[in-house]
Amino acid sequence: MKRRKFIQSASLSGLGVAVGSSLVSGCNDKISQRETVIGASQKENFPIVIATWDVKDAVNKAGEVLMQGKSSIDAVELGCNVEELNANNQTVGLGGLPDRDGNVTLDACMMNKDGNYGAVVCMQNIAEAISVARKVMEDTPHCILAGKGAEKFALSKGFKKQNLLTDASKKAWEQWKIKSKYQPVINIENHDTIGMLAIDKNGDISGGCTTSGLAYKMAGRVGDSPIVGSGLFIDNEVGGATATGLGEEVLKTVGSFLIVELMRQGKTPQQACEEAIKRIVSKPNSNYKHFQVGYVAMNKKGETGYYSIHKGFSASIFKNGKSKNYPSQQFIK
Ligand code: SD4
Repeated sequence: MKRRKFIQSASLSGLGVAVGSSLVSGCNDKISQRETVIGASQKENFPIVIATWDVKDAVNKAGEVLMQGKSSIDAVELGCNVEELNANNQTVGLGGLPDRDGNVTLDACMMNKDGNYGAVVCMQNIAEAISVARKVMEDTPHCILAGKGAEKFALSKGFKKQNLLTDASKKAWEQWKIKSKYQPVINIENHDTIGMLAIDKNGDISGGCTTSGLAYKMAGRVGDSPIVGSGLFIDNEVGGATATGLGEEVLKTVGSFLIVELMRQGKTPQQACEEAIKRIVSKPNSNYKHFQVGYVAMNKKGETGYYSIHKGFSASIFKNGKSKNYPSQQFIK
């Protein structure tokens, strides 16, 4: 568990993941392409990628795909795949830390420039959760597939079945089991849940979010990452936002949707991220000193923002052909 430099514990009281059916129903309907005017000077800055944490290889991959002239959805998928297949990253895909029963269960979603959304929740045995989420979006009439159904669908699409529990993650779980104290741990080290937003040469924005969720979570627990508006939201007229950290808190404030709506009202991505964090910490009896949440956002002009509750969060940005990791400002100074 050496990656977990900064571990926060959090109570799961009130762990209610309520997703109104109206929020997801019919969301794959094609929405009409609305004209968005992007000035030539802004377009010169494109493509741009922003992702949560220090995920250099992932944003470089996404940037490379965009530099080849491909779309933002391709870039986000291929970028996220890099970490999903990296067995040393214990928070995403292969090698992710398991739930309390020892099963690695993955959550992921994607949104494209047309406002379409696809997700898998609590899926086992398939590393490339983001790619399965994209297939749900593109090849089914649905938005979300869960558990066995998601796995069955992935297998039907030719994804490889594999054991995602690596020796290192199994060892960490066995260590945890000695005390099996149920305190979900929130890590804010570099290399965590990946939320990624990209804008391509046409100025079209897409996003994705992929995770193995909270380590040692209850079996069946689903976090914010695959839930539209919470872990990710894209509106190609305005911009996008994505989240990392204690999913329950992001879900309860519908954080990514909030950020996009604040940008629609004229806030910069930075101001919008700060406001979304403020909503969490200013709730009555907020336990925010004991958990981390971080957001990244990008608007239609390619302006970016990122902000978190605690120190230690960072954003990786690919721009002008180069990537760099930027430490985030945080609410607790
Ligand atoms: C979750 N938001 O499942 C994810 C986990 C995460 O930093 O981002 N951890 O709640």
